[in-house]
Amino acid sequence: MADINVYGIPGSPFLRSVEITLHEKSVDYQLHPLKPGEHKQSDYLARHPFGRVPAFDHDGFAIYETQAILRYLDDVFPTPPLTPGNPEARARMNQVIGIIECYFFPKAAAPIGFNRIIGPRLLGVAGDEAAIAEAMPMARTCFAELDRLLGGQLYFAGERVSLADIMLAAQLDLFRECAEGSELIGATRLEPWLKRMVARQSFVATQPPAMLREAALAA
Ligand SMILES: N[C@@H](CCC(=O)N[C@@H](CS)C(=O)NCC(=O)O)C(=O)O
Repeated sequence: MADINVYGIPGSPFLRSVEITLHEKSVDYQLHPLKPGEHKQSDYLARHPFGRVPAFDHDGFAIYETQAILRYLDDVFPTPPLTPGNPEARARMNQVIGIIECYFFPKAAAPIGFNRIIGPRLLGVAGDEAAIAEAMPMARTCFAELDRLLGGQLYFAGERVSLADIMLAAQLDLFRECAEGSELIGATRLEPWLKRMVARQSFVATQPPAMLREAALAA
């Protein structure tokens, strides 16, 4: 049996992408949940000097950065494949992953999610409405592009689920619950796609903590 360890704070969509990919591949792993703050302490910084989650190792091979982990898993456990063979479909998958990493998460989901959900609902600090308003134009551009790229297809890279669908649906599963998320997604063709994604066994088996979904729903 593979010796696979995954480290992260439950509720992180990046951590969940790794877990979902492992479930899609029916590969067993050990989850090492971190408490908030532990990811900035020396033990964890030795795994991930940038202090982000997740981190991962497999038979002594350690790696961090979610898309690097997902691509590694897809290479080492090729069944079912989550990267299309066709160059155009693969480029589309890579493009969506790039949008998540460079624009959607840091410039839209993180500021909106923190100020609308995490701060006010879980940490007892008022959300910064100006930061939310500032993030909305980027969020709108992201959703307009994601809508255009999905178009009438079943999945972002065509007929089959790819790493892009996993990463994006892991980001949107909680984001869709808050007011801004539901408005943004409601203006696109992403809803049926997202419903299909979150109904997959890999998503059902990797639910974020209930209190996080409740907080998002109340936001
Ligand atoms: N590029 C990183 C991003 C990971 C990331 O930003 N994770 C967030 C949680 S969803 C995190 O660690 N936030 C904690 C912090 O910034 O202190 C990856 O793909 O793994």
